[in-house]
Amino acid sequence: MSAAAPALKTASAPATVNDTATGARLLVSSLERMGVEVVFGYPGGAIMPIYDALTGTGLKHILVRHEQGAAFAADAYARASGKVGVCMATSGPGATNLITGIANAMMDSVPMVCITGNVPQGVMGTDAFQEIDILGVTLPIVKHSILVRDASEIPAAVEQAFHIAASGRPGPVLVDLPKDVQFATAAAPFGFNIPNEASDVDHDAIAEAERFIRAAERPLIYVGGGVKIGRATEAVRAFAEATGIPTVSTLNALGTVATDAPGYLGMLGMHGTRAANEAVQASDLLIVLGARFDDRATGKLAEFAPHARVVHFDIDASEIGKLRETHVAVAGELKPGVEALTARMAAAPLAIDPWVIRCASAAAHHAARYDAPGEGVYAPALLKQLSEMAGDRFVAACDVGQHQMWAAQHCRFSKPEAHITSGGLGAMGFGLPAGLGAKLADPSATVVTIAGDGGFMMNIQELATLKRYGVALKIVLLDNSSLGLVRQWQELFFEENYSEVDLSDNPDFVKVAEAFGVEAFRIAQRDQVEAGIARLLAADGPCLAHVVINPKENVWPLVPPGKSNAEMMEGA
Ligand SMILES: Cc1ncc(C[n+]2csc(CCOP(=O)(O)OP(=O)(O)O)c2C)c(N)n1
Repeated sequence: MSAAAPALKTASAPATVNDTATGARLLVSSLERMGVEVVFGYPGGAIMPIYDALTGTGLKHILVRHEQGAAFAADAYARASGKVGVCMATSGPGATNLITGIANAMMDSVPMVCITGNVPQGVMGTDAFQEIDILGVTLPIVKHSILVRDASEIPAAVEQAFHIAASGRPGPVLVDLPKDVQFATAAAPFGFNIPNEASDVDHDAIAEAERFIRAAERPLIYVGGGVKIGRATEAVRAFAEATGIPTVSTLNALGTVATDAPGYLGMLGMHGTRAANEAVQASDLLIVLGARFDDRATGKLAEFAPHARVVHFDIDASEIGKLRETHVAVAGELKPGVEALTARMAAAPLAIDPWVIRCASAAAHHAARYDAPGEGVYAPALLKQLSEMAGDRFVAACDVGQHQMWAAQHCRFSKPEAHITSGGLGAMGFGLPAGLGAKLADPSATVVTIAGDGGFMMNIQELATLKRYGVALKIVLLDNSSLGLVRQWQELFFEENYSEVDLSDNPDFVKVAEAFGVEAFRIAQRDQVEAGIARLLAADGPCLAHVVINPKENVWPLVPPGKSNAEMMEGA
């Protein structure tokens, strides 16, 4: 998230009593009061009073074409802007269509407020038309949920929802509003009393961390998505620079340390770089910053970083020691903690030259190559070139699959907000609505959705949303006529039994995009790549480049599932 403060206007706001208004009107006023500018949603019977109240307000409502698109777009809007994303849907099927998006935000700790209409309280529990106990259904995948039972509670519920979504470890909050509550009138006070949660830096733990770092011969910084969420990017960059300690990144933290920064070894884990994984396995001290030891990053946990002691910084104390024994725990806000540690480390330089040289030479030795044979498009090279041509304003909103891993491996990201991906959940269909949300959050950025043919089809209807609002999102559709990542696993681990992954009967994507009113063209040969990227980037409105790639291309390196990160496989 950006360095800007979150869009919370609650903490010190004085309580005022509104004129009497309907619950629906109170909801809309509360959103306006929270500084919300964009809401992604889809109407229906149980939320009609709120849609009625939207008319003529300052809220820009984006009518998506599927509620899953609303949740993904709100999630990416939050990731790109640092604000709280907002989506809304009606009861029953509208609400259940939000679920994957809610889970996605939960897994990646994204601040989001989801507003659902519900059936009137008088018929709740009777299997009324379009009734779902959405609170119950979403209980394991929200940070918090609120069922509002009285219109007078609405302002406080909204303020509380925004505060909870954005504070501490962020996450999605559900606000469920029965229809009678939306219709009822009330005079409601604004000004929920937000507790002051400023956490002190644990200086004893920081001093202990310094002792461990000074005692280490092979220290390594392991950066996670919590760094950008905690707005600690600059602090972490300064720490890495001041100490010279090499750095590895999770998928969700790409861009935290600039791709070409000295000591940066790339992504660790299943599709990480060899240099990063080798450094982790050889390290004697991991300095873990806002990361949670996800299995895609650690591989076989028992064999992950077997020689390393662990210093773990995290805002969420329950993450510390959860999966890996921790020697120094620094719970609390990342930014002041890392800054305090940097200040201490400045006193004397570390004597880790042999380790730094070893890491740098591994990185140089295992650098990615782009000289693949043949005339066909080589996706890693195209993605590298795309990010270079797009420059510092490049933001990638990725779908899930091989293309996602290629983008992670080969694109350059100037900041962590430049890489938006469904990391924890790995939800196909994320890329297109995420691109929509990110572009609306930052219209001057060059936002590019990078998708595979499978995932693109999962939310293809949002092309209509791009067209309607003239959102100049660029789309790179890497079409390998198959569910590539699954096909790759079948090739490697299921004896080439290619079960149900063939998509060779895909529609003509150029025609499909054009039918939605979106400019589109095809790139099928390597010598068309540069001009194609230039055309895509120059397009005024939404534009799709349909890129035909080799169905047999695999993502390398690869740590086989259940294996240690030391057992990376390389392609032929
Ligand atoms: C909603 C959902 N369903 C299934 C999967 C399992 N899955 C992961 S990657 C993948 C294949 C993706 O294919 P495609 O979108 O064409 O991208 P490619 O791997 O070919 O680049 C599948 C089916 C998933 N991650 N999400």
